[in-house]
Order: sequence, then structure tokens, then C-alpha cells
Amino acid sequence: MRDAQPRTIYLKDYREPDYLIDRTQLRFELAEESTVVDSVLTLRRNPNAEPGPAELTLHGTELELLALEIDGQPVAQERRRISGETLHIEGVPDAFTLSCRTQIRPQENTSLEGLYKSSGMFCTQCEAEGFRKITYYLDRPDVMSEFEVEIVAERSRYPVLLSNGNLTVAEELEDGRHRTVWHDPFPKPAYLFALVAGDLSRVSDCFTTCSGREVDLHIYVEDKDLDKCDHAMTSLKNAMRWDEKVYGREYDLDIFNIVAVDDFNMGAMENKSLNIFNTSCVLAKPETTTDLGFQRVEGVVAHEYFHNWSGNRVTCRDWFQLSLKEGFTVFRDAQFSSDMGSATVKRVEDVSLLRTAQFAEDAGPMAHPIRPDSFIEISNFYTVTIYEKGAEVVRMLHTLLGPEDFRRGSDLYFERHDGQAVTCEDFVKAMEDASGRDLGQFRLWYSQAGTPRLKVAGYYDADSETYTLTVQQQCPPTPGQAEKAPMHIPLAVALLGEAGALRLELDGTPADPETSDNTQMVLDVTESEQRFVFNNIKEEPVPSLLRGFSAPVKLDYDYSRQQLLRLMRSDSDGFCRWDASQVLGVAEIRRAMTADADSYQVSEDLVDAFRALLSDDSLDKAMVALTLQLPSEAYLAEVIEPVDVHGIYRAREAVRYALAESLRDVLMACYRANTSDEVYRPEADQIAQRSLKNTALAYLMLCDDDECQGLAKAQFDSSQNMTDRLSALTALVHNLHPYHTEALWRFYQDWQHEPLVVNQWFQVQATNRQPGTLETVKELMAHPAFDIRNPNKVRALIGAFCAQNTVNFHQSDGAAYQFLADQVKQLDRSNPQIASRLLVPLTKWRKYLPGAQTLMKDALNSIMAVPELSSDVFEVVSKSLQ
Ligand code: 0A1
Ligand code: ZN
Repeated sequence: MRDAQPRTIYLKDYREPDYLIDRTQLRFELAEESTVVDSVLTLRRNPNAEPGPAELTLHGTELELLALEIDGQPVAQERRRISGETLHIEGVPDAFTLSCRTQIRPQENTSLEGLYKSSGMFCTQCEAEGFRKITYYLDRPDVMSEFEVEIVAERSRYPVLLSNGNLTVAEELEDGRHRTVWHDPFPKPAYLFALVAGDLSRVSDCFTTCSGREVDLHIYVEDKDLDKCDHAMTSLKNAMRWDEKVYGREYDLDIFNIVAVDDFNMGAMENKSLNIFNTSCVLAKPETTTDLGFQRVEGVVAHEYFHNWSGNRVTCRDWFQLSLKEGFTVFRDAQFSSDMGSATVKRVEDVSLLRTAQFAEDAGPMAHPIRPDSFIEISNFYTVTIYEKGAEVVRMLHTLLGPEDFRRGSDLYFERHDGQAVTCEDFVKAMEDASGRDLGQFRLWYSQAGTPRLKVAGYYDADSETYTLTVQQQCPPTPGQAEKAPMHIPLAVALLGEAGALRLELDGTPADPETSDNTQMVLDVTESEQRFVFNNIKEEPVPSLLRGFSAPVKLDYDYSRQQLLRLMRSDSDGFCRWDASQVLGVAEIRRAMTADADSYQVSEDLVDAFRALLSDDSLDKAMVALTLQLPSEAYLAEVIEPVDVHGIYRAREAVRYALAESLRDVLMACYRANTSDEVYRPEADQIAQRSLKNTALAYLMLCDDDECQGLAKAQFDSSQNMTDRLSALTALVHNLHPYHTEALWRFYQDWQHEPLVVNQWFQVQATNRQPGTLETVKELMAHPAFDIRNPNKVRALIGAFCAQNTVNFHQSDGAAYQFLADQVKQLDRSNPQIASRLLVPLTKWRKYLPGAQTLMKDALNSIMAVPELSSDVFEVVSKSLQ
């Protein structure tokens, strides 16, 4: 729980540490009541530190200090002082060893930070500041140390004892205990420390690196999960090979371990050579896991593995630089996933997330630049801005520099900074030095928050055969940043003529060398208003703008319907084809919002465009599926303001019903054609086929003839994989099909022994848009399978309801707002990180209609009135009420 006055920490106050730790020796005695931690730290004064008193200040919280010695001599009480989260020791030498014994209670640790217990095993989570819950330490990422870790525990309960690096000792002790010793030769900050002790089974494999070194790979899980490790193992090996090929990065130890745990606040953690994973991001098998689940496992395994270089070998100087490792690593895992599956699909999924969650964050009370200037609680800054926008910023560098110079920049960055804790500036500088490009203005992406808006207009002059694009940029104010300077925005463009994309010539500058046909160009937009004149343009083109979503901006261009339909049909850029369909979808839903219920008729040209998609066998099925899905409610809430949740929902449903009716036969044909009895593979071609089939199913369930209504039940009863089974269950439940209660019951009977499947069962019910779902959610919280201490269950039930089920969350009496406030208050006492993430939907109150605003603020105020709020929840609530 927080101190009386939560403190804001500023980037401008960064100072180097006064002391450095060369060596960290830890000994853990794990027992059922408590754990005793002995640490021996080899410290010396930092030669770069500013002169000051010989006083050492260590971080530590919720620790019981049992003993403290300097160079073997007890430290007298009057020389030491514990206050808040620190231990001060006066009169320390320039170089010394500090021995410290603390006692901690992992069994009582519900915050899932530091050392805690999950399903009977001990495990750790130290990023960002969890290590201070284990022992007194300089818990900051710029203090890097070589670790040796000894673990002692009862053999029968904890046969597996793991830490970072190489195993150097494993031996039996008396009284049924045993011990292992681990040595990690790579100096690392404390946030990368990990320990695991439990009764675990493992799946093993090995990988030969490009220089011929053998690496042992192990995935540790509970015995019952041994059959769900293959996909993670394959993904790991693919990621290791890919990082060698694409970034020249070889793995650096002889062992790489992954451990799966049930109770975990995030997806996974990149601890050096001992990655700890949320079970939801590592376990997968066809019967229990959807295609999306398989893809998530592949992406997260790769993400954590890639951190070994972008994060561990080169780490962050301070937590303001978090996006240095996260933005770069998300960019790397996105490249990897594109290479493993469909690049366009991956891009569309990433952009969808960015344009809903990140744009909303950027427009809300917690908006921050990818390198924030200040924070109260760093745990609140593991955000879509740091991760996803951070990745977009790296992607823009890749676009501006081109793949070769970008690779040179990345090589230089790793070579220059290997073993160091550095800043975003160091990354940009390496890119600048390697490419010779001036990235001065580009750096604003690191310091300015908010989503820039680009207004583009096109003008064709037939006489001079020129086409002029006028581009204006403007970035809205965000908290603490009223004025914004123009940014350096890479705007990828093409001009479409009747027979395809035109050759581009921009006042003498040739087209983007990356496209061999000279039809695409990346414009450097750097001023508030700029004109780009293309020469030798023989016909009036349709501009294809922001190709591949070349920058994280909002784009306005006043396209005609005809132009959008043409882009959707024939743009060679898959992202722009999809985006044109989204613009048409938004327009259709807007029209349905203003039409009265009986008079609305769906636009014929949209129906024709969808019919053409459904009938064309040559198209990528996954892209067809994505294009057929109307803009999500979350995206509509970004583009239609103020947000009339119920109006948007009703209009979107009206359009869906109308499309389903008009396209019934071709949807049915598509459904049948894509139903296959091939053995399940989580590979792109099959995933695409299932995605199209299940998209068709969702539409067909809106038609009330017997053939359509029979489809979901038949699919539910016969499906052999979770993707099809869950799609069928969702269709039954969300449409209140007569079979839905029985289907829910049967699903639970079949899968009650699989927590990850039960979570999907919770989620299907929580996201049901039918009235009365709030009551269902409350009832499900009393279900024996629900456990408020498990973050996955909280996310599946409460999180999914509040964040995804907008019509029910925003029910007009405000009951769901109060429900969320109550859950946040309760959770804040056990797990502040989860509490503060859960409350995010309330913080967006400014976007909604006045009645909703008042009720949402009431709920926030009721949280604010709680006397002992954590700093996590305090920061989010107080900033959102400002
Ligand atoms: N570095 C991890 C994310 C992570 C962050 C914080 C955690 O606990 C509070 C756990 C994991 C990643 O990017 O995967
Ligand atoms: Zn990460």
C-alpha cells in the first residue's frame, strides 16, 4: 500500500547510481511458512557518481530484516535507517561486501510481484520493481551485476529448482532437502533475475546455433500440460533461427528454459535464460486452443526470446526508456510473425489494435509519449503506447532508412552498447550514424504524445500533367503538452491509374527504391503544410495513401465512394484495400445511425463489393474474412464522437443483419466450401480458411431459416478443434439460440479440467451483448471455477465484460460502472497492478454522452474515496479525474 503522498518521478531527475554492484550472491531457503534470503553484494562507489556522503540507499519493501553486515561486521542500528521503501546505511567504505539476511512470505504474496506461489510452485516476477520485495538491493536497471544463486528446498515438493544461467551444483542434503547453484555469466539488472521451484515436468529439445553451439531447450509445465508444449518449442526454434538470419543475433548460453505458471500479471517475462510465461501464452493444442491462441503463443515466445538481445544484452538505463526494449522487440516479433504467416493479416491486426486501444490512450487522460517524462507508478506504463506505438516508431525508422541501413543501425546499436544500460537516444543515434540520415526532427516521436492527424488533398492538372498532394499535419494537445511541433512522418503513397499503379516522379526524385516498379514512394512529411508535385501523370489518379500504415497517424482524405470501392478492389497494397473497406463500413454505419429503423436499406454497392469478395477464389481467405467484418465497436467509438454506444451498436447490428440477408446464399456457399475435415494444423492456409468459414457462420446465424440456424449446432457437435467449437459456441450464445444453454453446459462438462478453456467459457458469456449480462457476470463470479486471485480469470470475466461488452458496460443506469468500481476496490487490496489495468474503461468517460459521463465519474470518485489506495490505482484514477 502506498505512502501518504505518492511521489511523481521525473526523467529530468535521473542521476547515475552512487554505488555499483559487481557481484550478487543469493541463497534462498524455501519453506512452507516463509523464505529466508541471504545476499552477499560486492559493492563499490561508482566512479561517475556525483560527490556526496558515503551513504548507501537500497530499495526494499515488505521485508523483514534479520541481519546486516559490512565486510563481516554487523552494521550498528544507529548507522542504518529503514523508511518507506528504502534502507539507508551511513559511513560505508568505497568498496565493500554487504551481507544481508531477510525473511519474506511468498505464500502471502498476492500481488504476483517479487517471489510468490502459484499452484504450489515458487516463482518470481521482478520487472519492473519486484526484486525489492525479495531483498534489499539497488533495484534499478542501470545497476548490472553477475549473479550466483543457491536454492535450497524440500526435494519431494520441489524437485525442480531453477535460476538464471548455468547449473553449477546439484546435490542432495540431509532431511530430504536438496540444493542447486546457478551462475549467470552475463551481468544483468535485478529485474531480469528469476527463480522457480516446483514439481514440474519438462519437454526438451536442442538447437544448434549458427556458430555450431548446442543449446538445450526445456519447457517446464505441470505434468498434465506436457501434451501442450510442442507449438511453443517449434516457435522457439523458429525464433532462434530467424534472429540469426534477420538480425545476426546468436543465442549466448548453453541452456534456455521456459516455465509456465497459472498466476501471472502479464503475458510473459524475458528473465535471462529463464523465461517465465503465463500458461495462456505458452500452452497450446488443437483441442483446447484457438488459432488466435496458437498465434499468440508463437508471437509471445518469439518476443521473449528476442529480448535476449533487445532488452537483456542491451538493457534500459531507467524505466523512462522502457520503449527502447519493448518497442524494438514488438517490432521484431511483428516482423517474425509476418514472415511465419500472412504479412498483410498481421499488419491489419496490429493496426486495428493500435487504432483502437492506442489511439484511445493517446486521446485520454493517461496519454504519454513513448518516452514519458514522469510517472508515479512504473507498472502503469506497460501500455499500448510504450509497446505498440513504440513498435510503430521503430517501424518508421525501418521505412525511412530501408532494410539495409536499418540492419546496419541495429548491428551498430548492439555492438556499441552490448552489456550496457542505455537510452532511446542511443538507439536513434546508432540508426543515424549507420545511415547518415538526419533524424533530428524524427526524435519528436519520442517526446511528443498524441496522434497526429494528416489532412491530405489531391489536385490533378491535366494541362501540366501534374498531380499535387497537399498534406497538412496537426497533433492535438495532450496532458502537459499544449503545443506540438510538426513531426517527421513517412507517408507511403502510390497513384492508381485505370490500368494499375502509375510510375512516380516527384519533382525529379525517383520512387522508393524498395519497390522495383517505381510505383510507390515514401514522402517525408516534415512541415505543418507541404505540397508534393508528381510529374508526367497522364490521367487523374486515385491516391493510395499511408500504404501499409506507414505512420501511426489519423488520415483524412475526402474519397468518393467510387474511389473507395476501387481501392478496395484493386489497390496492390493489402492494408489499403482493407482500410478502404473500413471507411465504407464506417460510412454505412453512420448512415444506419441516422436512418430510422424501418427505412434503413443497406447500400447496394457495398453488398456487391462483399459479394465479389466472397465469390473470388483467388483472394487470400484471411483477408476476405477481415474485410467482411465491419469496423469494430471499439474503432467506431474512435471515429464517431461523442460516443453513442447504444446508437453505434444498434446501427452496426442493422448493417450486419442487412448484409447477412442480402448475401445469404453466397455466405452459405462460402461456409460449405470452407468446411473441411483435414487434420488440424495451426498454419496460415488452414487458419485463413477457418477464419473465413467462421465469419460466414457469424453472419448466417442472423438469418432465421432452419438451414442457417442449424449450422452452429452441427458445428458445435462435430468440431474437432477449439477454433471451430468456440466459434460455434459463441454464435449459439450470442444469438440466444435455443441450444445455447445446453451447449454452455456441455462445453463446461467437457473442459472443466482445463483452466484455459474454462476462461474462454467465461469470456463467451461475458461478451454476450444480450441484456442481462451484468447479472450473468456477477453469478459467474460465484462459480466454483472463478477465482479473483487469478488474473487470467479476472481478465476473462470482468475484464472482457467491461472492455469488450460496451452495450452492457454502458447500460443506462450506471450499474456496471459501479460494479467495476467495486471490483477495482477489492482487487486493489490483493493485486494493485491488475486493479489499475481493469479500471481503464472508466477513465475514458470524457468521450461519452453527458449522462454516462456523470455516472462514470461517480464510479471513479467512489474509488478515489478509498483511504489506502495503491499508487497504481491512485495514479490512474487521479489523472483521469483531473
Ligand atoms: N517485459 C515483459 C512484460 C512484463 C512486464 C511486467 C511484468 O510484471 C509486472 C511482467 C511482464 C514483456 O515485454 O514481455
Ligand atoms: Zn517485452
